[in-house]
Amino acid sequence: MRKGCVLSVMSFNIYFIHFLNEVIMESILNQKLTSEQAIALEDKYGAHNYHPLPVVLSRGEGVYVWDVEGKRYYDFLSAYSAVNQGHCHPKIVKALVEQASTLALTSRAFYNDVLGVYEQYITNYFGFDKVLPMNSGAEAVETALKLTRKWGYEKKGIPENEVKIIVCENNFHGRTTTIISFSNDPVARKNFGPYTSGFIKIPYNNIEALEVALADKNVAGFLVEPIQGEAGVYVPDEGYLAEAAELCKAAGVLFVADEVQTGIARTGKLLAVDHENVKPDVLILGKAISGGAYPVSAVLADNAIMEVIKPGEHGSTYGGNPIAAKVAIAALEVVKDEKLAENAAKLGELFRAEMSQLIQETNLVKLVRGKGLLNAIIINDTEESSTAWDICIKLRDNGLLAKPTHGNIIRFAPPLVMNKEQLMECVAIIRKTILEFKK
Ligand code: IF1
Repeated sequence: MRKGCVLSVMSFNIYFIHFLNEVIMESILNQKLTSEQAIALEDKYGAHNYHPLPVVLSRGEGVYVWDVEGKRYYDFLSAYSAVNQGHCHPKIVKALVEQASTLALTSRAFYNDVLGVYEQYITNYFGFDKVLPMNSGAEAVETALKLTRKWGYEKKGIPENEVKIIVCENNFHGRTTTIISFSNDPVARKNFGPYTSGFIKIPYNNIEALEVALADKNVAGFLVEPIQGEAGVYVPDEGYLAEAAELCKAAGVLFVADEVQTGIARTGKLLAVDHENVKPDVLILGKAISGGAYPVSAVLADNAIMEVIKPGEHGSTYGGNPIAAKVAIAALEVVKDEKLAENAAKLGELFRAEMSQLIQETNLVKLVRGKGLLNAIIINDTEESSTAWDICIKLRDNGLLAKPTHGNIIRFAPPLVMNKEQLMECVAIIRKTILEFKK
C-alpha cells in the first residue's frame, strides 16, 4: 500500500474511534442509571476506599432521601452529621446559587466582599476573636495542630522541635498523614508510615491519665472529641470535659475541641462542650457548618493564640471562598432560626427512651447511648460479626438508612429538622426491623 493511503486509513480510524468515544461518552453521561448500574460503575472506575451500603441515592429533601428507583428513605446518617439542617435546605441552596453566580472564588491573594462579613458573623456566633477558614474537617484539625505547635514554641517557650500534643485512644480526626499517625485504628494507619511524631496518646475519659501526661512541660495542647464518633458514639462521663479543660488551663496547655461531628446542634446544644460550659481555647468545626451544601471548615481561637500565624504560614486556595462564606452564614442562621439544638435535645431524649425499651423486648440490643440526636445502639454480638450490617440492610428495605460501625454498633443520626411524628415513625421502623431480625 502507498504511504499516503496508509496514513489516510489511519487517520480515518483515529477519527472513527474518536467519534465512537464521543457517542459512548454522550450515552454514559445521559444515561438514567439503575442502582445496579451505578454500583457497577463505582466498582469499576472508582478507587475501592469505601464499602457503602448498597443503596443509590439521587435526591434529598429535609429528612428524606430517594433512590434512583424512586423509593423514599429516612436518612439516619445525615452524611455523618453534615446535613443537620436537612437535605437541600432552601435557604442554604439559595445562598449557594446566588453567590455561585456572582463570585465563586478569588483565592486569598485578593480580598472579597463576603469573607469579612462571614468572619464577623461566625466569631460572634461562637464567641471567639478570630477564625481561620478551611474546607474539610481534616484540614481544620491539621490547622489546629499547626496553630497549637506554633503557640507552644512562640508563647509557651517550648524548645525547638520538642512540642507534644496529647490525644486520646480510639480517636478519629480525619485522614491526613499526621492525623492517622496518632490514630490507633490499624485499618487507618497500616502501611501509611513513616508517621508524624510529637503526640502522646492517653485513654479517653480518664482524668488521671490526662493529669500524668500534662506534667510534661513540653505539652502544648490536648486534642479531644467531646463525644467519640467513630469509636461508636462513646459519651464520656459527666464532668470529664469540664475537668479536663480545667486541668489544661492550670498546666498552661491549650484545650483543643474537635467538634467537627458533635458541633452545630447535633448533641442538643450548639456545641457538645456547652453541656459542661467549657470554652475551648481552639475550636474545630466542619461538616454541618455548611449544612452539607459545600465543604466548609473552620478553626476558631482568641487573638493571643491566633496571632502566632502570620501571612504565608498557612492557608488554602478555597478556604474562606465567597460561596463557602455565604453558605456557612445561611447554614448557621438555619440552626438558630429553626431551633435545631432544642429540637435535637427533645427528640434525642425520646429516641433513647424508645430504644431503651427495645433492650427489654429483645436480647439483640445491649445498650443505647448518645446525646441529642447523635446516638448508637450496641448489638449483642461480637465486633467481628456481620449482625449490625445485616440489620442495616433490613432497615434499608424497611425505608431507613443507617450505617454500622465496628460490626456491632449502629449509629443513628437523623437530620435535626425532623419532627416528633417522623421520629416515632422511624422508631416503629427500627423496632419492627429488630424484632423481626433473625440471624
Ligand atoms: C469518612 C467516622 C464519622 C470527624 C471528626 C474530623 C473529621 C471527622 C471528629 C474529618 C470525620 C467522618 C469522615 C467519614 C467518616 C466519618 C466518621 F465514622 F469515621 F468517625 F462522622 F463518624 N473530626 N468524620 O468525625 O472530617 O475531613 O472528613 O471532613 O468517610 O472518612 P473530614
